[in-house]
Amino acid sequence: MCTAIRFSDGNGHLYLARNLDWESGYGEQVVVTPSGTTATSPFGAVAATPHAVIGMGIVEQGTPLYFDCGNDAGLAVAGLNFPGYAHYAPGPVEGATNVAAFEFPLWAASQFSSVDEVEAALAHVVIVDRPIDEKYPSSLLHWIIGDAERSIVVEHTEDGLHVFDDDVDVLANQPGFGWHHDNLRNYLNASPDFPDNRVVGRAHLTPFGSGSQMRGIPGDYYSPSRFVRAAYVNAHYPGKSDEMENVNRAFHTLQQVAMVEGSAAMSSGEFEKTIYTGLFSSRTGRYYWNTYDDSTIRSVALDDHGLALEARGISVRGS
Ligand code: GCH
Repeated sequence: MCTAIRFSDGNGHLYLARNLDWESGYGEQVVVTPSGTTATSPFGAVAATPHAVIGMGIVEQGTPLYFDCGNDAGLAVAGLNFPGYAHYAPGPVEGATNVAAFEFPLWAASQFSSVDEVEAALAHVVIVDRPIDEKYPSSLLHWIIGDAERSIVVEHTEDGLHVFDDDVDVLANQPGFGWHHDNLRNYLNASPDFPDNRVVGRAHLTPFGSGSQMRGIPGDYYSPSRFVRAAYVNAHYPGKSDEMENVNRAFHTLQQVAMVEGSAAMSSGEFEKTIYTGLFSSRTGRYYWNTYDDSTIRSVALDDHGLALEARGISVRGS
């Protein structure tokens, strides 16, 4: 499972973060794609990369396959599993902008500066089931795309491409965003307020402490539960102004929906766990991450590597 959140520092900067939950990793690394790189793009959607991009992914056929990434203009995107709902076009459609499923995050982050721009372009987009090679068939995903102002969710299902305004700035896995959003109406009672004392019969009852009005927010790892819990924590976190406070905000919030080994088995029988947590800050152009085995937060900035250098990966493990 995966969960993603977006928020801003109130000063024009984006923070977009995600947990990657799975049984094991794919050998992912932090990958920097300088502007002006050429990628393998089956239908030419990413013929050039006007924006520099940094994020977590693998490099296959000389092409970065991002799980999540951000760019030098302050736009970021993350892909989360969506099997049973995601359905891509079997081949390119004449007259459309055909984007292969594997290149969707790179397409969004390398081509556009804002959510408004991507949303306008999406009106002409078809997402095509064209894998980069036989080793990596197309993953069935949906995506959250954010900037300092707002976020959207993109779902390509049997009846085509849908864009949702994500006014709670959260995404989890199945079912679709519309369902998750409606489900929030089951939790209108939840609030951070300290409850009043109550007189019940002849008893004067006082709360055990804080947190009482959060009761009912689901604590399990199921996708609908993680969506609700992340939406609650993200919505109530007080706005913070400086970089480290916002980095802490992202990691603390995603810790609330992080999966710990042993509690939830996947259909394979393997336990699911939070392989990594990744965060893009547009304030510093920096990608922060930690892993299940090493909770130290590390970071790399777009600038650290000089945008003129060729695309290169920085090993997550042991770096
Ligand atoms: C290739 O077509 C695309 C690239 C892969 C390999 C297939 C490395 C890039 C990216 O799309 C990768 C993909 C492998 C895998 C990834 C995906 C991004 C996110 C996805 C995770 C497994 C999703 C985790 C998740 N689990 C919830 O949401 C790494 O498909 C769950 O319970 O299903």
